[in-house]
Amino acid sequence: MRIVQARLQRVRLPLVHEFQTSSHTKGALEHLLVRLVSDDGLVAWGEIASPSGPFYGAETTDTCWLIARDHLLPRLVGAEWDTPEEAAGLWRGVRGNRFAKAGVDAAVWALHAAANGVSLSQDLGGTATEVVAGVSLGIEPTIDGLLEQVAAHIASGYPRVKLKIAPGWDVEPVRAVRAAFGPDLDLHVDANGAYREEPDHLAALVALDEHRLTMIEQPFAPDDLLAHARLQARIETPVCLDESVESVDDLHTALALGAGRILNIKVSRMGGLTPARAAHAVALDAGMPVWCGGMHEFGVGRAANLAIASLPGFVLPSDVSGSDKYYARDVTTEPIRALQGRVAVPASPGLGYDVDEEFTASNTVDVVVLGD
Ligand code: OSB
Ligand code: MG
Repeated sequence: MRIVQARLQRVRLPLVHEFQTSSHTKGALEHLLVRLVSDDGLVAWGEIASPSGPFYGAETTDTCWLIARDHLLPRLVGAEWDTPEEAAGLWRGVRGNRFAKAGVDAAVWALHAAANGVSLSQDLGGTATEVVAGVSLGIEPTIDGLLEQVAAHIASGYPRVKLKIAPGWDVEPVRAVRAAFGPDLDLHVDANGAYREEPDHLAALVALDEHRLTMIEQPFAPDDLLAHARLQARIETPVCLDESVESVDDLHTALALGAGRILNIKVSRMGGLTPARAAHAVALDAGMPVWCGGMHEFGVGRAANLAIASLPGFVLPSDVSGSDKYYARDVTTEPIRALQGRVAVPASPGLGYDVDEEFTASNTVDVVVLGD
């Protein structure tokens, strides 16, 4: 397989509902779409879903643009490769920059699946025909506003709710949601690393333990696996790792330290479907349940998330909600649909969703083409 052209396109879409995490608030997102054309005329898409600023990880939309344009795509265009793993070998020399790599890697996988006449899910070794979806809800200005959001998404059929928390917005919202929706709601919290090992913060995290949460996701800073291990030893609720695990090596370290009992596998954070699949294999072998996290991907990135979430170790609901949870209109010709909290895994060859090129072009703020 040889890629004769690569296009990098910066696309802006407004979110239907402003989203606040412990570090930032967003009303619109700009992601980069990668469009690859092979020597036999096949076209495939991937998405670089980096946040605009360096507050989740170190990358930004602008760093991804430069890394993809100047370091990843030039290594790919014109090179010969047979498998996506081999293609990923072309940019092995580029350190870090995993969000940038993830979008290129996903496009390569979609192309490989299309060329082989199989769905992306099948190509990855997926077995599920549908994926159970949860919703991730941001920090809201008021508890009443949060309860409205939870109620609306439960009414849409989503069986799991994740709440963003931060010091000062943790026990109170959890207690309010439990009081309103009962003890059986599959509920978990995500701190995006906002807590430290100081008495007030630890007291809040330990207080959450009595609320039967499915997990507490990424309470401490990404580098601080030891803090996660110490908390996990103190509480019953499983600690889930997100930002802390950027590579399979990080996962081995986390397992050795007992830094958590659940893994959030994000294609974007780990640098693509190739490393995400490798992490899934390690977790499955270690008996660690995983689920697929998201970065508010447009339809292209979410279709790749859906494909990886169809692998057998993804036993917990994933952040692959329907397009309408995020965008009034998505970049794909068909929106991704969640029915009763389940999203069907496409069986057609390749990514399984087509890109609406006209709509995408009308929302494009920058574009660059490599090759002919
Ligand atoms: O930690 O999972 C996270 C969004 C931005 C930054 C970090 C995170 C998130 C989400 C989005 O939770 C989940 C989704 O895509 O539905
Ligand atoms: Mg998270």
